[in-house]
Amino acid sequence: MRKISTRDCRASSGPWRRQGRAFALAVAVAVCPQVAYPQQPVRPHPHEPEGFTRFAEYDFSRLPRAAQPMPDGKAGRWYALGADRGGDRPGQDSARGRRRSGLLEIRQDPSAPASPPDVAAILYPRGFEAGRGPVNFGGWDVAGDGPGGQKSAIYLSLWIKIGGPDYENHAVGTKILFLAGGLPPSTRGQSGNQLVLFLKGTGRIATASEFRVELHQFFPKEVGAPFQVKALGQNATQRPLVRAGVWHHFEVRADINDPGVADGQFRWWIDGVLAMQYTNLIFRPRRAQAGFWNLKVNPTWGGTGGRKSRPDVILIDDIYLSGIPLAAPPSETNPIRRDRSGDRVSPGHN
Ligand SMILES: [Ca+2]
Repeated sequence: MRKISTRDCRASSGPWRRQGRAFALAVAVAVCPQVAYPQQPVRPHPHEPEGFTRFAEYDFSRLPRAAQPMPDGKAGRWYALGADRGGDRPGQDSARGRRRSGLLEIRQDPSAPASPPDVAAILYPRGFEAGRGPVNFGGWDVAGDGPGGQKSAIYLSLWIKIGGPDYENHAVGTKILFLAGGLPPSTRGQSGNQLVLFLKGTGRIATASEFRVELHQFFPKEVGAPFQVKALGQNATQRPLVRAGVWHHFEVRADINDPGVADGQFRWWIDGVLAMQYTNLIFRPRRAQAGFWNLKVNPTWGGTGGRKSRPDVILIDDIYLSGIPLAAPPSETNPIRRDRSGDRVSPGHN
């Protein structure tokens, strides 16, 4: 083996490249002080609190099917939902080996940061009517949405990319995700009971390349008839943090409130930048005892009124959920019961 020279340090191509980039980089870093070190591996969940236990993860290596636990070391139960509000449950349920069902497609995107190459492509055709979601599926702990599977605090991580250089958003926005909690699953809640993560609209149907986000709390008729909506905007920065055409990392942390007390918390980071932080929320009205109990992907366009004038696609990848069982105090200073398998959490009670 020949000696490594300074010339080799300056060159990042040539014989070293022919021997493989990884080897060349390793050699260069070892012997060349002027060569920049490679980036440290990115922490996959930088804002995940200590003590949170993973209970669901979906890498989109296949279409969701009804009540089929994820294979290959992933976690949780992911399932197709009915077509009444988008989705194609029969198609997804029988999708063995197929990569597309209705308006949901498993597509390859090697640039997906977390679990390439398979990602979910959510397709909005031209003429798509407001108030519907092209796809509809959900996921949660295999322990279910009852007290044993509910959480007092959750952390959510996912990757999202708007395909193309821009996106036609509805006037009120696009409901990317729904998180349920606070009220029990038996509540006939409006829009998923009750947190909705929005790609915020601008008051009219418009095509744009940058977007702010917004959180909506839906309080169903059991709380305030017929229902109430509380819109919570970005309060940590006013910058639009979602840009079309590039992958973004959404991270969310939510902490349930004491029933009837405005001490619930919600934080949303995008690419590590805090977009919003609220520490005075009510998820549980007085006498309500539920924790968080479901995630739903039903990316509804709007809002009501209007149709899409053009096709669009939103890519989603690697949804990850961790949390604290409802029975455990939502304090990082208290011991947390861990399950090293990561697939189940200790049953809680309320
Ligand atoms: Ca993936």
